[in-house]
Amino acid sequence: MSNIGSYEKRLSDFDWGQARETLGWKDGELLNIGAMCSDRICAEGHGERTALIWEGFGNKSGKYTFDDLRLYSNGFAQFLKDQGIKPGDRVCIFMDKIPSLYFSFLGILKLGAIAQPLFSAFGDESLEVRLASAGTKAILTTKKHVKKVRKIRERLPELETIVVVEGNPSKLRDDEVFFDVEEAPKVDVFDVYKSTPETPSVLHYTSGTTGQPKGALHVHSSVWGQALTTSWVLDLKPDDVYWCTADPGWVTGTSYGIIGPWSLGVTQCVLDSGFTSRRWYQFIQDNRVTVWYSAPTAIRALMKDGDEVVKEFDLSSLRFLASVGEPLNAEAVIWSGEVFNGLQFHDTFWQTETGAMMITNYPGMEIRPGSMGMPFPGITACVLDLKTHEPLTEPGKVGLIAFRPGWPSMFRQYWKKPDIYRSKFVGASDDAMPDQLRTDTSLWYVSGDRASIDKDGYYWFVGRDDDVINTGGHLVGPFEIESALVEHPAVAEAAAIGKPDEVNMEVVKAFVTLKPGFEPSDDLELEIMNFIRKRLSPLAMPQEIEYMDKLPKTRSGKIVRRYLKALEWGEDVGDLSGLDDD
Ligand code: 6R9
Repeated sequence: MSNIGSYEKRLSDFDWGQARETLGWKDGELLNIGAMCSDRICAEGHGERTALIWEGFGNKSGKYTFDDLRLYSNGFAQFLKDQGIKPGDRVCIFMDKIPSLYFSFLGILKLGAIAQPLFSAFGDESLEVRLASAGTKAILTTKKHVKKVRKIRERLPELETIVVVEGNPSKLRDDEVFFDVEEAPKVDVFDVYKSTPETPSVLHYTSGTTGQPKGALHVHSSVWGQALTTSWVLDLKPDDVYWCTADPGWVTGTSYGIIGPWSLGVTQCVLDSGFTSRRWYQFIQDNRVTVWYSAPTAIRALMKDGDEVVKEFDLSSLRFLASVGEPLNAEAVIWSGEVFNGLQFHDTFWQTETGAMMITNYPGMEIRPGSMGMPFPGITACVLDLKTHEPLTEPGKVGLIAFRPGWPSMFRQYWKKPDIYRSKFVGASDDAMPDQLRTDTSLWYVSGDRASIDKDGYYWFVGRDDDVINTGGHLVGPFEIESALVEHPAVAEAAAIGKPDEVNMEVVKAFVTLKPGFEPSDDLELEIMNFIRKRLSPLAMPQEIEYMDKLPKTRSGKIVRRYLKALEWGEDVGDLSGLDDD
């Protein structure tokens, strides 16, 4: 029997109090995610249960119980406190998916500080932009990645503490501290910060069309939404072995790779090594994974490697599969059903901003391959007319996916950007403050995605309503890439768009004009690509650069990415009357 039971029944008698019941949480108990994912599970008598099964590069591996989680998160909390970190300070976690990432995440929250996880693949420029924006006070990293921090440190006056958690302590600079939590004296008792439901917890950076990435701020009561969706959608039960393939630099890796499952006391697996189909299937086989949450790009890559590889492994432990991040094409759903003992991937739709799943397919419900499913109980969703912003009632009509504010895991603000926060709500008055917006159920929060709803209430994704590039489930802002491109000595102007890709759905393509004295060449193309890879990340690196004499612009001088994208995708270029044609 699935945890959700009947979707219709859950819809009819829903209230968010059911999240408390699911967690066994009583009024007056401490609401601190760090403690809920560790201390509380131990207090319930499950300290000896395995919390984390970890495998890394080489033959490195580790197994940790919930009691280890408790002790090591205490260790990080105490250490950071001793370093002068205070509640509300932003502490960045910048490392590969090693165990310390998970321990420190919970430790930061136990201290009442705000965890700011960033992909370790980020280059120095991507890192700098996000640390500067958040006024980050401390960064936790490893020997492998600390060099990037050193490069930018001088430009970050608010960054006071650099902690290296792995590597060789002897080769650090004077202003860096070494801390190996597993070697340090155990901290059995830590006085956990008395967070309230509205205490900030996690700050995730996400890209938009314009400007640099924005920090979506979450709070400790997000756990209600994360735990309930984990229970009802992923169907996790205490004896499951669960694998979320996402990196915690991405919201999926924190909401469903840390908070949801551990708040429910479920064993999680983490694989920190490069992707190959065999490595992944081996991991499932070795650890007897039962529930698997992944992303369409990975699923398409597995599909490409074919059915025969799947048959080399015993994957009979699997019982439930789900996916997030990009459109999950019908072929991938059907294929998964054919090769994984009849199990089809359940698509789930949500965003950094929503903090938890919003539209999903549920255990036991008929999957319509290609559809994202239906709104989670407690979520009021619709699609709004593209122009009037009125809810559409006619089945099949394309509009903007929108939600009524007020669900627990909703982001509380964009860090120091109240105007951009406000712009996400249809019907908001010009002076509305974030706290009013997030509770005003007469407004609609607009996701920035287009979809249609069929006559039975299933949602069908159509595309994004902006220029953000979704490559392998990761959002990359064109502005960030363009800003970095024009820093290259040869580039005069630049535009970045997503171009179709069989596995990653989109990859970055850049159009550039060159400065006088530079000639287009393949060598220059490679040089520019590497420049972006190092400064931003491998994901943001253009896979192709097209040289142009001039870029298409509006009369007011804005580069029209829409035009370049339409040409690239072979679509109608639309109304170009605003373009500069001289
Ligand atoms: C969790 C996460 C959010 C954007 C979202 C949309 C795309 C996510 C999707 C999907 C089609 C799905 N997206 N899930 N598109 N089908 N099931 O992905 O957060 O990184 O903020 O991305 O990703 O465009 O608006 P985030």
